[in-house]
Amino acid sequence: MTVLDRPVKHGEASDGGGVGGRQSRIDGHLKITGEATYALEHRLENLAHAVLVPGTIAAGRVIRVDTAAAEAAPGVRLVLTSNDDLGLKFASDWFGNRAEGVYRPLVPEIAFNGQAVAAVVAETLEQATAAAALIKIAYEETTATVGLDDPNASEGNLVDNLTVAWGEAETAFAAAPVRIEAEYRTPREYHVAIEPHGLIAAWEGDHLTVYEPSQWTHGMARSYAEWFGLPHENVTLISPFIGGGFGSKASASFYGALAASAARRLGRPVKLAVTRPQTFTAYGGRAATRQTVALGANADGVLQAVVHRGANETSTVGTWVENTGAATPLLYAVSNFSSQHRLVPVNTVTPGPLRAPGKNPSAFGIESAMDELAYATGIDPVELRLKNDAEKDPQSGKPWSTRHLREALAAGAEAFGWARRTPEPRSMRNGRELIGWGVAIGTFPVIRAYGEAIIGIRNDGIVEVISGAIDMGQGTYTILAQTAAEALGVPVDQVEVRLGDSSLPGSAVAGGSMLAGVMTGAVHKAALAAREELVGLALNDPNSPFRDSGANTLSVADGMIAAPRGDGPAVTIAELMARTGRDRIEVKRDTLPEALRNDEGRLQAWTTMSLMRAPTDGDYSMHSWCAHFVEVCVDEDFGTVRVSRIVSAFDCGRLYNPKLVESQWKGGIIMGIGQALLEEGLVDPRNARVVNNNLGDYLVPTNADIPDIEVISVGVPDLHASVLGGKGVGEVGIVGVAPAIANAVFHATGKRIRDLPITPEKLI
Ligand code: MCN
Ligand code: MOS
Repeated sequence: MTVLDRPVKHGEASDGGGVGGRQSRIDGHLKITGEATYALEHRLENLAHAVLVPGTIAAGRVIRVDTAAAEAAPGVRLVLTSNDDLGLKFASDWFGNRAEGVYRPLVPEIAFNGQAVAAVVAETLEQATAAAALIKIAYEETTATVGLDDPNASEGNLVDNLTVAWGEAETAFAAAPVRIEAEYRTPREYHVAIEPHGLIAAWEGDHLTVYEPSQWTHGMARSYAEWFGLPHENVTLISPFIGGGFGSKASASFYGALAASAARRLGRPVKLAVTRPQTFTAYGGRAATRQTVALGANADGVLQAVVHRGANETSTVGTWVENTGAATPLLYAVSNFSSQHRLVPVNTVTPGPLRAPGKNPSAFGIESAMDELAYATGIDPVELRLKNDAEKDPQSGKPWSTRHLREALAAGAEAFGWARRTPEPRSMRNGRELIGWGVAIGTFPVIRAYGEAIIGIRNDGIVEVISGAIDMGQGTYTILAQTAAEALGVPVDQVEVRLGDSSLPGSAVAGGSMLAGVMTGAVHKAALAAREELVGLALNDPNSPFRDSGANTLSVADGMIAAPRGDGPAVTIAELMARTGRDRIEVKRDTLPEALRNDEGRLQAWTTMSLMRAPTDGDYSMHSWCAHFVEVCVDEDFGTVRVSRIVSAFDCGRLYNPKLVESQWKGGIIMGIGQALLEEGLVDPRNARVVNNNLGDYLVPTNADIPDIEVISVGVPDLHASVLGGKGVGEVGIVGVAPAIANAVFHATGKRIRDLPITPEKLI
């Protein structure tokens, strides 16, 4: 007996499986049944275990390391310190720029608390961990700069190419009838992916195999090859399943160099598992930011001037730009604009990309300020945004490829019931809870790059999609199966996808929300070519049933090959392959322009970001857009904020798989709720240590913190943005959530919180 207690939504289970279908994740079953093998679960013979030894001061140098006790401890095979020259060379940065000289993953100069000062390799993880505790280190300490607020911190170095200006912003601001000016701040935030980092490194002669979770197998393989002076093809980086990355798994790191060096020295595979606390210092999270936004407007709320001054912390030894001005010039039409950004070196690990770098803190500034302007002018916040809508890109002057932001505001407002909002702060309540409604918009650029894929058609009729691209949970396996199924004319369950191996065809990084557009383009092209070859075989092979049909083309649909009008034979792909005695059809295609279709061009395209195309490269300015509508309930006595409702509307162009897109958007929104209310790396002012470096103390939202989230698509296919018309999805969801919540909190309480997270003590 089956009882349907709710209707099966149209297309939910299976609706042909082509592009645009709501196919469930084809890797889902493997993951939930534990059959997906994650990097550190690979079982290798004779494996040794490495652990990192973090330093305990924030600034200074190591003057002595005593490793004698550790070396004598049971099971220990190798101890590495800054005294060891591992014979490594520098690897290129993301853009392929490479410095000359010797690379030392461990150095005596200490730039931040938690910086690794040694590594121990032993027979077991327990032996390595125990021995690591025996290492004695003497330091010479110097004064650390703890963070942006440290009196020692500089005002920061201006980033010249982020200075944006048109009109006379300062003068127009001074003359504007309505002026808003305030400082907004965001703290250090961390990726806290479920799967921590680490790797297994194994050598066979001068071939290195690395099992490591990776957002970019080809790019990370390049680093290993360059460290060890090997040809690119001598490194294979394997990463079929990844437990989340959010930007943290797009580069090889010093611990990878250590593990691979140790494996080479010992002549056996080495596993290095970064512990959860070490994930806060082995690579960087989102940099803390501060920004001043000054808005000048006339009494009707029409913007006259925007003056923006921002800064982020970076380390004393590396550069990370978290551009607080990334969204500011894009959202609104204004004829006088000025934005500058500075970098403030402090004693931290060099920060890195975390979901929607730049755009995310940038939206917190401008979208909080716009809400302040709405109150100052008495104009509804949705109305204010529509009034200042930019009909073309104010910075580049180029037309938008597509911008359905007005539609997003309208659809979101409608679904949320925005018209029922009473504008005064503290005017809506439910018993002891103050109710607040807030809105904010967001954006993320369309970044274009190149990809490559193999389509194989086997003699059993199964279609293979093969690429070195990755799936960290966002759905790459599934959308590439859908793309191949549609282009070839086979059911999606007849497609197998192989990803996550740098020896497979090239791909861009799964970062900057570009991979789906890049790889659907490559797979689509390869699948059409494979289909053509299949049809050619059917028309021309002497043993084909179509040989004498007189047809000059054939249809391939639902896995059957037939004459277009259905008046001739119809056979399955497997039957055709059997009759013609073919084992396999295989085609490889890339989306590179002809000039790059050579060894150097390929290496550059697959292993660097130097060929990525900016959103304004070409005739249009291309971006995804969103509008978030949030309801919060604030307990008046305790100052606790509960998000009780969110409706968000998006323009991300065509959706390859709406089910997966919805979960990408919701995932971003959930991270935005965490950012608004919970997440914050707490730095001990005495020693610059991040003290909440674990999942118990670094708070992220749990199910109880997350309300029903309604997401709406208002996009239309954007064929400037990608081959199939999609724009980026993965990052835009988080952009604008935190200001929408802060704006809702102001509406509920009358308190404007300008520094995240919005914790109870800031409200009472
Ligand atoms: N998609 C779609 N239609 C589109 C665009 C995308 O159906 N027009 C869907 C596809 O399922 C695709 C996914 O959205 O696989 C994400 O596509 P895209 O926006 O191109 O982003 P990438 O594939 O480049 O993924 C990276 C992006 C980034 S940069 C971060 S950070 C992030 C994110 O994806 N990290 C994630 N989403 C994540 N999701 C999970 N589960 N885990 C992470 O670590
Ligand atoms: Mo996403 S932060 O660009 O990996």
